[in-house]
Amino acid sequence: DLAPVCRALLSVSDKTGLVELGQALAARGVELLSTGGTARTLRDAGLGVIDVAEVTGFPEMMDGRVKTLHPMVHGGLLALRDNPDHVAAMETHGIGPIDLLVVNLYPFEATVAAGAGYDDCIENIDIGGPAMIRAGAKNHAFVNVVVDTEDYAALLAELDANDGATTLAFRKKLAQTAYARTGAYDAAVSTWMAGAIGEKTPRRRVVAGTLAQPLRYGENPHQGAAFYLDGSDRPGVATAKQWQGKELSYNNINDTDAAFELVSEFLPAGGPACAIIKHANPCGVARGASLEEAYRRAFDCDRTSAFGGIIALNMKLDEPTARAICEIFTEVVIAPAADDAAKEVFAAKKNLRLLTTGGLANPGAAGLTIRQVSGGFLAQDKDNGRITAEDLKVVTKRAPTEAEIADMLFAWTVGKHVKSNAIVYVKDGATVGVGAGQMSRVDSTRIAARKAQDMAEAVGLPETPTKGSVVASDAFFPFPDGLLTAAEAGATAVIQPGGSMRDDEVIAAADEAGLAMVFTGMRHFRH
Ligand code: 93A
Repeated sequence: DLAPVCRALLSVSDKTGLVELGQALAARGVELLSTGGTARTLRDAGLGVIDVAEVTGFPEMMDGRVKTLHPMVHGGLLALRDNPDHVAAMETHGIGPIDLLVVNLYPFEATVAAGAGYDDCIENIDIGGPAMIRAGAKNHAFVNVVVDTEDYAALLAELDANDGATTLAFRKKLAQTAYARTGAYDAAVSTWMAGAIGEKTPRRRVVAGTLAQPLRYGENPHQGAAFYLDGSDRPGVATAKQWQGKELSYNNINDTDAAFELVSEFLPAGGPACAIIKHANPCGVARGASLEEAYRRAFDCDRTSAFGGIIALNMKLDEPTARAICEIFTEVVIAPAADDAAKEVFAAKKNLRLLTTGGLANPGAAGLTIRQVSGGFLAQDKDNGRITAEDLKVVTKRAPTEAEIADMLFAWTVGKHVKSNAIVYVKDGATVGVGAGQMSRVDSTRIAARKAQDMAEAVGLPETPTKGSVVASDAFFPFPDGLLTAAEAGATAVIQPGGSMRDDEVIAAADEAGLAMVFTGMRHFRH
C-alpha cells in the first residue's frame, strides 16, 4: 500500500513554511506544480515550478476564480492508477497523475472575523481549493492531501521513512483531516450567511468548528478533550488574549465563558460590575461605585465558594481591583482590558490567568446553543431574552419601590445565568444568596438563604444579608412554600415569570406576607 510521491500541486493562501516544504520536496526529486502567488513565492526562493496554467492550457481567469478547475488537474487527482480505463483516459488526454496536493484555503473565517464587508467575504469563499481537497481525499488510495501547515513536517518524515512514498494508513489520516477542513469551511460560510441575511433561526444549520486547541483533558482527567472555534468573532473566552498563566483547562474555559457572558449583561454605562463563577454558577455578582468595590461586594456574597473561582469584570481591570483579587487564590480573570499597573500586580501571581477580550459580549445577540444527547444533538436559539422595568406586571397589593425594582431587575438578570432551579437574593445591587441547580425550587430558596446566613455568621454581620432583599426565581413558584421561605428569610419583593396554575394562591400568600411581587412573563430555565 505504499504510493510514491513524484508530482505535487501546491496552492496555498497561508504561505507559512511553503518555501521550506518546496525545497524539501525538490530535494527528494518531486516535480512541483503551482498556482499564481504560490508559484511566485517558490520561484522567488529559486525553485523550479510549473504553472498550473501551463498544465491546463488556460490562464488563471476571472480574478483567480477559475484557476485549477480543469480536467488536467482533477483528472490527475481522481484517476485510479490501477484501473486500466482510468490509465487509458490519462494517456488519451495527456493527464499526468498528481500524488501530493498541498492546499490551504482562502482565509474565509479570518476575513469574517476581521469584520470585512459582504463582497469581500464572498470573494474569500474558496471554490477550487475545496474541490481539489475533496477530489484528492477521495482518491487517498493514491493521493496525499495536506491542508494544514502543521502537517508539513509529518509528511516529510513519512516520505523519509518510506523511501519517497507514503503508506495507505498515512493517506487515510490525511483524508480524514481534509474532509474535516472542507466540512468546517462550508459550515462557516453557511453560519456567516445566516447572520448576513438576518436569518436567526435557519431551517438548516451545520454544527462544525475548527480545532483551536487540543486540551490536556476534559471535565475529568480520564476524558480527552479539545476546544473548537465556530468562526464567530464575539468577544469572549474563544477570542480573548491570554496574558499569563498556564493553558486554560476544559472546566476553566466553560466557567470563564459563563462568567463573561454574565458580566456582559451589565453595560459599563451602568457602572462597574463583577461576577465570580464556580462550577458554571455565579457565587457572587455585584455592582459597585468602583470596580474594586464591585469585586469586594461580589466576593462577600459567598467568600467560601469564591476561592479558586473565575472572575469576570465589565470594564478595564485597574490596579486596586487587581490587588484586591490577589488577596485570595483565583483561577482566571477575564475583562475587556487591563491597564499596565494591573498587569504588573498579576505578574507576581504566576498561576493566575489573565484574559482580555477587547469588549463585552452582546447578550441580546442571536446565537445557537448545542447540547449532546445519546444519538444526536439538541440545538436551540441562545437565551438572549432581556426585560426592562416596562415589562414588569405588578400582581400584589403593594407595588415595589424604585430601589426594589432596580434590585429585582439585577436579580432577574443574574438568575438567567444560574442553573435551574435558580433563586437569587439581591440587596443594593449585589447578590447576597444564590441557590442553584436544585431539583426543587423550595430547596434552592432555602439553600440560598442558608448560605447567606452562614456568610453573615462567618464575617460577624449583625443580621442575615437577605433581610430587606429582593428575590428572583427563574421560573414560577408552583406553590406558595418557596415564596414563604423567601419572605421568612427577609425578602420584601419577588420577581418571577408567573404562569402557574396556582398563581392566585401564590399572589394571596405574597399579599398576606406584605410582599411586592412582579411577573415578567418570561422564563429563564438553564439546565
Ligand atoms: O478562486 S478559487 O476558488 N478558484 C480556483 O480555481 C482555485 N484554485 C486554487 N481559488 C482557488 N484556489 C485557491 O487559491 C487555493 O485554495 C489557495 O487558497 C489559493 C492559492 O492562490 P495563489 O497560489 O495564487 O496564492
